[in-house]
Amino acid sequence: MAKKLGTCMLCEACCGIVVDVEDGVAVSVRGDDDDPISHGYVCPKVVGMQDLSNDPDRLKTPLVREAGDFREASWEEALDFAAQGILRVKNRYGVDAVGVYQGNPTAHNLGLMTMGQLVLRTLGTKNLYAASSVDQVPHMRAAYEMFGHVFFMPVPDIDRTAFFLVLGANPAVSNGSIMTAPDVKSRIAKIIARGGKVVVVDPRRTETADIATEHVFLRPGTDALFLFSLLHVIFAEALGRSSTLRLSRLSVLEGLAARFPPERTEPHTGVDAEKVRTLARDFAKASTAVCYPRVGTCLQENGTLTSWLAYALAAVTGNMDREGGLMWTRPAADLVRLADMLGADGVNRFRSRVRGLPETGGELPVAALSEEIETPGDRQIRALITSAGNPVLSTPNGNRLDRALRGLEHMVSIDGYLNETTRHAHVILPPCAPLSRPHYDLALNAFAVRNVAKWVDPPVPKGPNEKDDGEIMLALGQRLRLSLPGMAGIANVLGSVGKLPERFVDALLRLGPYGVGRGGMSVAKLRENPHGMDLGPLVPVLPGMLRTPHRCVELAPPSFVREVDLLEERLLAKAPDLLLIGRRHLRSNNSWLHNSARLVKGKRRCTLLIHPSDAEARGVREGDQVRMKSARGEVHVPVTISDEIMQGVVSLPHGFGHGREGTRLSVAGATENAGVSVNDLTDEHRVDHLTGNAALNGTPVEVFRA
Ligand SMILES: Nc1nc2c(c(=O)[nH]1)N[C@H]1C(S)=C(S)[C@@H](COP(=O)(O)OP(=O)(O)OC[C@H]3O[C@@H](n4cnc5c(=O)[nH]c(N)nc54)[C@H](O)[C@@H]3O)O[C@H]1N2
Ligand SMILES: Nc1nc2c(c(=O)[nH]1)N[C@H]1C(S)=C(S)[C@@H](COP(=O)(O)OP(=O)(O)OC[C@H]3O[C@@H](n4cnc5c(=O)[nH]c(N)nc54)[C@H](O)[C@@H]3O)O[C@H]1N2
Ligand code: SF4
Ligand SMILES: [Mo]
Repeated sequence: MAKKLGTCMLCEACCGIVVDVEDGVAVSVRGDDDDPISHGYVCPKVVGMQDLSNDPDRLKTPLVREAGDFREASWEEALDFAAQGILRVKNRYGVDAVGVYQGNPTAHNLGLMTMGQLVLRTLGTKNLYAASSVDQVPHMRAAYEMFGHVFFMPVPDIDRTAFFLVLGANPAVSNGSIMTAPDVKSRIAKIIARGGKVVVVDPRRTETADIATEHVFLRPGTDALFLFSLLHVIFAEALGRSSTLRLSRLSVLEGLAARFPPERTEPHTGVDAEKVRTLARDFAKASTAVCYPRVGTCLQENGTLTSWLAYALAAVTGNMDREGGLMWTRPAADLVRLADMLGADGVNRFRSRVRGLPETGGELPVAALSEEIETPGDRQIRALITSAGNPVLSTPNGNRLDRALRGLEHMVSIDGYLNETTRHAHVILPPCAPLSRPHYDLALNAFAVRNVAKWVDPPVPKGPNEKDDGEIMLALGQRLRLSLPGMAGIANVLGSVGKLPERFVDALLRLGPYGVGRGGMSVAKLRENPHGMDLGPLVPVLPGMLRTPHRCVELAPPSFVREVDLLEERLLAKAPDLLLIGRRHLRSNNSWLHNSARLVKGKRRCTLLIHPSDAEARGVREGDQVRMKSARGEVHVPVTISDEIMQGVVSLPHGFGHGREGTRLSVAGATENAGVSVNDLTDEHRVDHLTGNAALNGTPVEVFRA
């Protein structure tokens, strides 16, 4: 039996793992005690790494659709067929008729981060979509306006803070996001053990709230009001702290905050005004403090305003770019530089055709995808490439997209499963399992709570007929005749085609901040340190890294300031009775780990969480089926009654709804595991006003006894 070192690629924590391999098969996976950031920690989900490798449902051969059915095909045939269809549409209607959707696992996949971006971005279509716009685009927009680059997003320095304010995140379950921090529960416990405070502000008393010092209920979508009120108190009581950073337009921010005393926002947020005052004082007076906003604050109509104000809070209280506050990494391979090479920085350079939603980082909001496929006209999407994504389950009004996909002339999916989305493809190109590919975390090392770097050679060999994502993308790119000087040039400079991702990383490492001195950072150097290298705690990087004019932190970007008037208007509108939000489970991962029997066993998870008084008002008892209806759709689902959810709010996890016809998911699709899709209720027209990021939380719903 061989022991191989690797990294778990299932979530952003990037835990180091040891894989026992026997005859080319992974027989067990456990934590690597010598990993410089995870120190042996792994969560229960890690078995998924092994189960994905060994899942009989995982596709090992390309599939081609013929007369409604899928049949196996050779790589040659499938790749030719995939490319011909794309070229046909491109030649007939122009390149914008080819749409692209890239899902979340892209970020964890070296081949997709390098070859994938190169091929899909060089294709040249404006119809580029990604899971980013059902996720962190508001953070990207705020980073762009305040710090000058969409990928220059800050990270909370959780290991040194004395006050951790968690807003719309549940890291005890998600293991952290835009905050690579394995074993986040211990890190939180340590804040409290050293005398600090952890406050969770969330419409649900979450698993993180359970280990925090305090939990505060807040009505979904009102975070910006809450933050404005915190700032109001800090300005009014002169609790701010200066720093050496140059802050631009601080007085404009102060003027805006003046409009939102806690007493004014209380009826909307549900947070007691006195509580806001206490929190503001405690935050400002703490030796160090940081507010950590995440998915709950992004998937709402005020997403960008919320990211902005959370970052501004750090600046005003002297906690920006300072130990224990809001900091930035100094990644060995610079993501900002990579994004620049791909032309991925920028916002608002073009808009979606039908609704005029803005791009961020070169990508349009996926909330517009269905209408771009359905609406006739110039630039209508007729062919679609999906890669590592399941938008039928993960994007708003999934049923509409499900129908729209049927109308495509050609669809290519790069995915290991025949699932709710890929069943519409004309050809599926399946990559090898995660344990069978080389790995360097280009994306997530840039958002880690410590500077680390690690190269992984595949712990398990891929099958003789298997390809990794990078190889698939390159083969596709060549057939698409993307004979771009860029790609050929890069291939020439970097060497042999098969090793391209590795050469790419090597070049970035050599160009990066640790590239010279200390023996010089390179892939070879990382191979000498197979558990990974610790490059130290986060260090101040401003103002040097700022890309804003005059290297100031912009505290009141004009487009945000204008939006504040609309925020006030929205305030005056009557709030609906019941708002639907999501929730995550420790043993699940978006839509795609439900085919592991080990991970889905146990209590049913796809239930509607409802407050006792809301249940009683509807005559609903524990375990009853209810009918839940929104402007977009309807589902039937059993309820769990608990006061862990705020009154007037209900919660249903996303990523379920596996009961659709024509998939090959024997475990996930089984009646007891299938569940319903919350995104059959979410509304593609509810978006963050500044970016078009989907407002998947806070959907108005009605619930009836079934
Ligand atoms: N209502 C609601 N909806 C949500 C959310 C929510 O909180 N509430 N969360 C949103 C968030 S944060 C996200 S990121 C999105 C996720 O949205 P998506 O990325 O669209 O969905 P996933 O369920 O992550 O699907 C991942 C797909 O990639 C495939 N896959 C896995 N690994 C690989 C790989 O290495 N290579 C390739 N080629 N394919 C791979 C899987 O088989 C699966 O089909 O969902 C969003 N949707
Ligand atoms: N086990 C597991 N881990 C995961 C995933 C998974 O599906 N399962 N998904 C991965 C992905 S793609 C991501 S992006 C990360 C996400 O990581 P997190 O951001 O930690 O995601 P959630 O657990 O969805 O936490 C969001 C919280 O926001 C709350 N919330 C909802 N609406 C609002 C609101 O309007 N305001 C406030 N303040 N709170 C609100 C919800 O109740 C929830 O507790 O997790 C990653 N890790
Ligand atoms: S927390 Fe769990 S799923 Fe995430 S990387 Fe670590 S072991 Fe994998
Ligand atoms: Mo995500």
